[in-house]
Amino acid sequence: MNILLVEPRTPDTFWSMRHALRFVGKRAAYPPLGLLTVAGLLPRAWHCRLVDLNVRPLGDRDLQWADYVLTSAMLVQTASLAEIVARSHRAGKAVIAGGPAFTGDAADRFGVDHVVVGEAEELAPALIGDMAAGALQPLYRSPRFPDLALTPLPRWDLVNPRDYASMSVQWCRGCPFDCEFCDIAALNGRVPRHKSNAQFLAELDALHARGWRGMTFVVDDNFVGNRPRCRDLLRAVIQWRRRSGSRMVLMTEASVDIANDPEMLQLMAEAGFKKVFLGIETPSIESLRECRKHQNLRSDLATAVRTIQAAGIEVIGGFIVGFDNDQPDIFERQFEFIQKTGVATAMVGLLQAVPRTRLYQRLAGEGRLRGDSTGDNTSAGLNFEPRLDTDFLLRNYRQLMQRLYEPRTYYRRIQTFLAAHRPRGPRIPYARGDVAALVRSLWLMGVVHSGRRAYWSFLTRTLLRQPSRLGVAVTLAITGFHFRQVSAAL
Ligand code: B12
Ligand code: SF4
Repeated sequence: MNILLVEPRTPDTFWSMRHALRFVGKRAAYPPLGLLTVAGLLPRAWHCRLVDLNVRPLGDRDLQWADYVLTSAMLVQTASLAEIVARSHRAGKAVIAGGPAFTGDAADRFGVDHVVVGEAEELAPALIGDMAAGALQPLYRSPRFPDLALTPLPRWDLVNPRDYASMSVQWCRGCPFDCEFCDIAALNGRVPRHKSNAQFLAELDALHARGWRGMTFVVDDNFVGNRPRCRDLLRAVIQWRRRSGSRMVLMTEASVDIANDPEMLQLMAEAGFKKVFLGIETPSIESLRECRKHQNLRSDLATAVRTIQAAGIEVIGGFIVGFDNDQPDIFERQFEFIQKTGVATAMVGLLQAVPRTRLYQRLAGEGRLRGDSTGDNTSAGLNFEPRLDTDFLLRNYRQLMQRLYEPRTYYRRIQTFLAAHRPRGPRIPYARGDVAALVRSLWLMGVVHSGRRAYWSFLTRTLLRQPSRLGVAVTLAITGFHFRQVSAAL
């Protein structure tokens, strides 16, 4: 059986990193871990081929070769998904698709022949049996949140790691919190489920064996959802680093309350975690209460960010505007918070009502839903009636993003971060492409694009004050260039 796995194209979103990739000579930011995991569940005797549309185009020959086309999508990828479905159908091939875009509603099939809702691990045997028999059902739904002991090693042999800026691994799914706007409780449940330490280390081993030495994203919904197990894993990773001599560095997503856990921060730094994405959301207490982000109310958010930075871990922040309790001054408050805490990478999004969230249900109940979510919280569009005037909200959102990534403001923020950050744990190794990235940045940011002067003075200041941090500074400048382009296009 020939199985063609196709990862849809990602539009120019905040996280696509499209404009930063050309500096580092990579084709895409992250590999399609969902599809690689699904491929790992298929019988080894079946032949798999993966086409990531962010890396290379889909050829007619790929489609001719396939018996089935398997694809996966987030809401933000549905335009590309529709193209994949149309081309597969023209080639006479049936499409099986899963991923967070699918809720199981009849209206949300995007033309797909066989939809899989939920995680693939438990339903894989039935699906594989029906594929082999040519008797596929229109809908498969995972009966429960599966035990991750069933999760196979992702099929890393199907991608070339060199095409990607970062690799991805997963240790746990689910999050104990229940923020009103978030669909993780519906997608992955509120009780975190974990792979065993041995499974996780086998994933790191597999990447190490493929020659991967760079950044690896642990894509967990909340890495620290179960603290005792997390500490245990971190100790195992520290041992693994010593044993393998790996120079891989890690990043993940976690809740802000890790700042209250110095032991956890120390273990993370020692295990090689260099960055953590935190859902900070807003400095407004009333808005945090509204979205039930209680974990963010337990300590002062600015102090929490500085504590994590001082522990050697860069904070990447997720922020939201558009809550019912947001007052007209929210844009200024967000700007000040982000600037003063040195959260260089600040993903500010507009509140979106995503299906299967309590926010979606509440707004539907209040008659305030206006349409489908685009799945991209950083696009300047709303799918509900906000309390603030819509035009005011959209205009100020755009201005906030553009202000945050205006070169002078952004470089100042990096400098604030560098001053607060105390490097710990393994050092980020310089890669072969780093010199090329620096040279490209000098050309593109120092000569071609606007903000040239600011870039040169930023580099000079860093060289004079913190020469050992030049690598981090240039990397952040490059990612900021991407965010600047995305913000300008809003
Ligand atoms: C890692 C990650 C990313 C990464 C990498 C994405 C990639 N190419 O893999 C990055 C940082 C790029 C990213 C970006 C974005 N992301 Co994202 N991301 C995630 C995260 C944290 C983990 C995804 C993952 O790798 N999971 C591990 C794999 C193993 O699980 P999986 O993909 O779900 O696959 C399983 C099942 O779904 C199923 N399955 C999936 N596909 C298929 C296909 C078939 C045929 C079958 C049978 C089964 C099946 O089986 C798999 C095994 O159980 C999820 C949260 C989550 N828990 O899903 C959010 C999530 C997917 N992202 C989300 C969003 C909104 C975004 C952004 C739009 C944010 C933004 N504004 O920029 C961007 C846009 C996309 C982009 N590429 O730029 C939302 C999607 C919401 C939705 N309903 O569509 C999620 C769910 C987070 C959230 N709750 O908001 N993301
Ligand atoms: S802490 Fe993060 S993952 Fe957990 S429910 Fe809240 S937004 Fe979702």
